[in-house]
Formats: sequence, structure tokens, C-alpha cells
Amino acid sequence: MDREINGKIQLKVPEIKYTKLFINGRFLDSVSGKTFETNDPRTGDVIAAVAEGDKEDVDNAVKAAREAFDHGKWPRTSGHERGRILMKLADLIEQHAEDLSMLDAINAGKLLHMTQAFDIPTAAFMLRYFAGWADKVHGQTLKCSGEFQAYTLLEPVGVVGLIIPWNFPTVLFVAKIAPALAAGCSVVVKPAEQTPLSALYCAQLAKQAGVPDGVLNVVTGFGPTAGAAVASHMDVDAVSFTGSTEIGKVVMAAAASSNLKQVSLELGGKSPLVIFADADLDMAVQLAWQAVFFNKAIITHASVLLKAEVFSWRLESNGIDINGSLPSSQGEICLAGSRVYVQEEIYEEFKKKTVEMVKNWVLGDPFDPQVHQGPQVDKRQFEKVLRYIEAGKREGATLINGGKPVGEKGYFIEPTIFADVKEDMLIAKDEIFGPVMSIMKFKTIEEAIEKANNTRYGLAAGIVTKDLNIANMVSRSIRAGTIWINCYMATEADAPFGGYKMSGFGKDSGLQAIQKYLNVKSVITPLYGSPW
Ligand code: TXE
Repeated sequence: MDREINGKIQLKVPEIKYTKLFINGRFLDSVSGKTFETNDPRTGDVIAAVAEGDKEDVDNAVKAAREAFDHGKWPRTSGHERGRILMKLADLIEQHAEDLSMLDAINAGKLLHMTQAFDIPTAAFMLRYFAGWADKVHGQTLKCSGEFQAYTLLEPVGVVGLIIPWNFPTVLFVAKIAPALAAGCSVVVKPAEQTPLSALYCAQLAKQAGVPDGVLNVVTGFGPTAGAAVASHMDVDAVSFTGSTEIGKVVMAAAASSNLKQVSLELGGKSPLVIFADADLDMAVQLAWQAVFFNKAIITHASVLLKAEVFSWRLESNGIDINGSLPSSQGEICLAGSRVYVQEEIYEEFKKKTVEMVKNWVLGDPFDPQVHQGPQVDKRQFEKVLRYIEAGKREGATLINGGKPVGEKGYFIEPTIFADVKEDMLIAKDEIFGPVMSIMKFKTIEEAIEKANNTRYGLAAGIVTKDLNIANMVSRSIRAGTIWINCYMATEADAPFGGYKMSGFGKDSGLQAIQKYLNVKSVITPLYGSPW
């Protein structure tokens, strides 16, 4: 299927080749033979029917993963060899970047130039980062007192269940599998039911790269069936989940009531962006926008990744400056800085400039390079966001932009800005996961800290100020896993990423990500022969 947009580029939506469960290196129908439809959020149309895995399929996948872990070569081979294979997978992902970026755009409603510029290069980058750790994890020699010496071994945890959401299908698939595979584990991945396609595509690339059969398995299906079967499986040693706080609790309870498997959770957020009166106002307005819509900084970062020039020709030929401001998500990001606190001296001016900025915002087909914002991922998310917008209006926040759905087809929502939001309003408390910004006022540093911390979440926070003392004080006082000072959404593979409080625990980037898939074993031996 070829498409032309504005007469500029020919887009080839890839043939959907992989729709079955990937177990033990083979694509299989589900045991029940059932399938489910996956949709295009631009229109709601069906893209493909995908195998609907359930408990029996998860059992089969875990069996394959167990066999590969207990008797296969993956955990026994050198870290160097595992790293080499993961590097090869990164190369293959880059070689198939065209298809993968299309799949994520068509399946999740993400902007195509965003999946090209950020998602796929980031996935390859993350793989290479963790491939680099594979032969560098090692234990310690311990001093021990008296007659004994000891050392620690770091050993792969075993079979790991990975349950992922839909907002970054390829990035999250890779970010979950890469540290687990680098550590020597075998994995069973349950992708989100909304976005199963790129995970299946990557699974066959992993096989081509040399990941042995059984080490990487993908069971597509729904949360309460396939997802729950992973979380409660007696033979899964650890589970790493990204998704809602509500389901994070369910996963943790399932882990506790089954085999006490190790758990790590990357959950929702309601992150504050605190803008002090001394800030460069234009920069602060840009950052606030970026904090909800996730554009410039991360693209600047992604453009560094684009050294491989996978897509730079295409972006440039469409007049897109890869170092400039590219809009991206529909607010569907756990890190969104959706609570914007502005010091009272600049509050009115900030509101005015923010509304001005949104005037040129274009909603539409995410395949069109001139579009800034695509549809929400599905009807459920679309309706959820609209419910929150209604709650904001009902509770008395001032709507200063947007607030309505757009068009008859698909799940489009205007970029929505509320001002004069109060701490106890739903839009200030709950994760909306949509294009909605809530602006609030504060007077003093102490008040800013208190308000920023007035949330059950703790994923991230941003601070905009020129004053080093304020930056230092506030960054140490906010309880969140990532603090950005004069930037937002700048993610790095080596910066640990994960939450405080009800945003979860365990890190998904950096050395800490690989450590969570390693058990520490102490080995103790007499120094001068056995005393017994
Ligand atoms: O998430 P779910 P949904 C937040 C965001 C969003 C809300 C709901 O606020 O609006 O969650 O999104 C699987 N046992 N985030 O419904 O349900 C499910 O199949 C085991 C934040 O998509 O948490 C999918 O694979 N697994 C987030 C994954 O869990 C279960 C990203 C996430 O689904 C399960 C996405 C069960 N009982 C949404 N039920 C972030 N942290 O980035 C569902 N799942």
C-alpha cells in the first residue's frame, strides 16, 4: 500500500506479516485459535487480526523460556557473545527502521516523523547500550574477617515476564528485553493489546540476530488473561511491568500470591513543572509545552542518535529540522509534566504566551509531516481524556484553549489548556494521559516544593530557573525519580529511569536496569584450609 502526502513522499505501509504468537522461535496460532482485531487510531479501522494468547499459551511460552534458561546456551555463553547478538539485533532494527516506524505510527497513532526520528533510533541505541553492559557485570571480592574469604557472583534471575503498554511500542519492547537478555535471562513478553505488531516484528529480527529459540517469546493478548497469567505464573522468576498504577497493584498482588517473583513497576505519573519568576519566559513556555507534548529536547537528543542517518534524509526532504522543534505525542507519556506551577509575578504573561504558541498547532494524520498531533490511541483513552476535560470545566478551572474532540472519525482531541487549577481538582490529581495542561500559581519556593510534592506519584519533575540555589534546593526536595533542570524529557540510556511513591519502583535504564535481572550470590571459602 503506497501513500502520498502533500505530494512529498511515498509512504509504504508494510505488509502485516507477523500476527501470531512467537514461542520457542516459531510463529504459532493460539491454543484456542482465537484472534483479536488491532486498529488504526486515525480511523478506528481494523489493521489485522492477531492471535489471542491466554493462560495455556503463556504456559507454553514459559515452558520454552524455562528450558532455554535451565538447559540452553544463552545464560551459559559469555557476556561478550550475548552483547554481540544484541548489537546485531540493533543493526537489524535500524535496517528495518522503515517498517517498524510505520507499524508504530499506524498501530499507535504516533506521528510518523516521531517514530522515525525518535522511537526506532532510540530502540537501536538502547540495545547497543545494554549490549555494552553484557560482558561488564561482575561481582566483588570481599575482604571478610579472619579465616574466610568471599566473593559475589551475579547470576541471571531466570525467566522474566515483561508486560508493556502501547505508548512506545518498539522502544518499550526493546527497553524491557535488552537488559534482561544482556543479563542472561530468558523472557516472555506480553505487549499491549492495542499495539502488538512491532513486538512480533522485532521477535523475528531477534531470531535472525541469533537469539536462541525459547530465549525470547511474545504472547499477544489481553491483560486480564495473558497478562495475568504471566504475573501469576509459578515458573516466572521476575516480572517487570509498565502501565497504570491500578494494574501495577494487580501485578504485584499476583506476584505475591503466586511464587513471590521479583517485581519492578514503572507506573503512571502526574509530574510537576515548576517555573520560577526569574526564568527566561519564552524558554519556560516552550518547556511547558514540551513537558506535555514531548518535543524539542528529546528530538535534539534523538538527532544525535540519528548519526546513522537512517531517516535524516527523509525528515530533511520534508522540511523538518531534526535539531529543531518537532512535536510528537498526544500527551500519552508517563513522564508528562502535566501540572505546571508558575510563580505569580509571571503567571498572566505565561498564560498569554502559552495560548499564543498553540495557535499554529495542527491536528491530523500522523503520516503527514506537517501535522503536530495525531489521535489518542483508542476509543477508551479518547473517552477517558474527554471525561477529565469535562471534570476540569465542572470543577471550575478556566479553560483557555481547546477542550473538544475533533472530526467525526478517529480519536482526535484539541490541545487543551486549563488555568487557575486548584490542587484538589481531578485534573490536578489524576494522570490524564492526553493533551491536557493544567496551570497553577505559587508564591514562594516553599509553597512550590509543597505543591510539587502534593501528589501520590513521583515519576519526574522539572524546574525552570536561572538561580542555582533554587535549582539545587528544589531538585533535592522533590520526591521523584528524575528531575530536569531547565530542560524536560531529556532521557538518556545511562540515566536510571523509574519512579518514587506510586509511580513504582525499579529502574528501566542505566546500570540499575540490568542489575534488577541479576541475583547476587555470595561464595565463601576458608582461606587456610577447612577449620572443621
Ligand atoms: O494500561 P494498563 P492501559 C496509564 C495511563 C493510561 C492508563 C490506562 O494513565 O490512561 O494507564 O492505560 C496489561 N494483569 N498508563 O489500560 O491496563 C495490558 O494488557 C497483567 C501509564 O493501557 O495498565 C498492557 O499490556 N497485565 C503507562 C499493560 O498491562 C495486565 C503506559 C498496560 O495496561 C492486566 C500506559 C492484568 N490484570 C498506560 N491488565 C506508563 N507508565 O507509561 C492489563 N494488563
